[in-house]
Amino acid sequence: MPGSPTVALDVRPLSGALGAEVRGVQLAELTDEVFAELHRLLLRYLVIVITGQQGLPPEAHVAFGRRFGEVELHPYLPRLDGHQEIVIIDSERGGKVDVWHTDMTFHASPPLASILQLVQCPGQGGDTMWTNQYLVYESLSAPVRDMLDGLTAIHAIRKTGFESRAEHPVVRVHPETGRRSLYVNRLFTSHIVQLSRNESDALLQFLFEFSTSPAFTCRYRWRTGDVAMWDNRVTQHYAVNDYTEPRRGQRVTVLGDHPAGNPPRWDPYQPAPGERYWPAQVNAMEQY
Ligand SMILES: O=C(O)CCC(=O)C(=O)O
Repeated sequence: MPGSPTVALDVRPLSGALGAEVRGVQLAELTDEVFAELHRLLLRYLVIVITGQQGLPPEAHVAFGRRFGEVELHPYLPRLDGHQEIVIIDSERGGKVDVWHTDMTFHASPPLASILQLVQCPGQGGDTMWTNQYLVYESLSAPVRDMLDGLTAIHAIRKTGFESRAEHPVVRVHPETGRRSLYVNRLFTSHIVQLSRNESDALLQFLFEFSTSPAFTCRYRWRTGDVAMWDNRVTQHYAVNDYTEPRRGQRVTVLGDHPAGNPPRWDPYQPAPGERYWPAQVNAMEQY
C-alpha cells in the first residue's frame, strides 16, 4: 500500500503536502474496483474529496463507511433523524470546529476515518484545512524525533454528561503503511506523561504550532454535495470560521484500532512534593 491503481480515476491533488479531489465517481453506485482505488488514494493522499455527490442517500453514505470498517454511534454530537450512524455538524447548532484536531483521540481506539458531506455551503468561506502528520514528524530533527518516539500523551474530553480519557504514543505507526506520524492535537491532548508540567506545556505548544505550518497543509473550498474523507490516523483538520451564512455537514465515522507506537522509554513523571503539576488548561475542548 498505496500500490498501483486498480482503475483510472480523475484525481487532482490539492497541495504538495496532502489531499486530492476525485471527480467522476458516484458513491451511491460504488463498485469493488472503484472502492479499492479510493482506498488506495486515501492511503496516498490522506484526504480525498469526492465531488458531485448531491442527493447521496444517507444509506449509501453509511454503506461507504462500512466498506472501511465498523461505523460508530457518536457519544455526544447530534445525529440525523432515522440514521443514527450520521452526525450533524451544523454551524447554527455550535458546529464550527475552528481548533486543529484529530477526531476523538480521547478514545482508546480513535476513528480510522471520517467521511463528511457538506449538504449546505455558505456563499463564501467555510473551507476545511488538513495537515499531513507524516510530513510533520519527518520534518523534525533526529534528536527531537528520537525523544518523541519514547513518549506517550494523555488525550481527554470533559463535557456535561460525557468524559473520556486515553493514553497514546506521541508518535504512532500507521497500521496499513507502517509509516510514523506525530499524534498530538490541540483539542484533545492534555499532557505528556513522562514530562514535568512546564516541559509538557512548552513541547506541546511547539508541536501544535509546528504541525500546522502552511507547508504541511491543504485547504478545500467546498461545493454543496462534496464528500471529504480523511485518514484520521495521520491528519488533523480545521474548519475555517470565516462565514455568516448557514453551513451544514453530515458525517459518518469509521472505528479504528488502538494506536501502535514505541513503548514509553521513561517512567511517568513524578512531581516533587508540593510541585504544581496538573495542566491548568486540560485542553481546548471545554468550549466545544
Ligand atoms: O466542518 C468541517 O469542515 C470539519 C468538521 C470537523 O471538525 C469534524 O467533523 O471533526
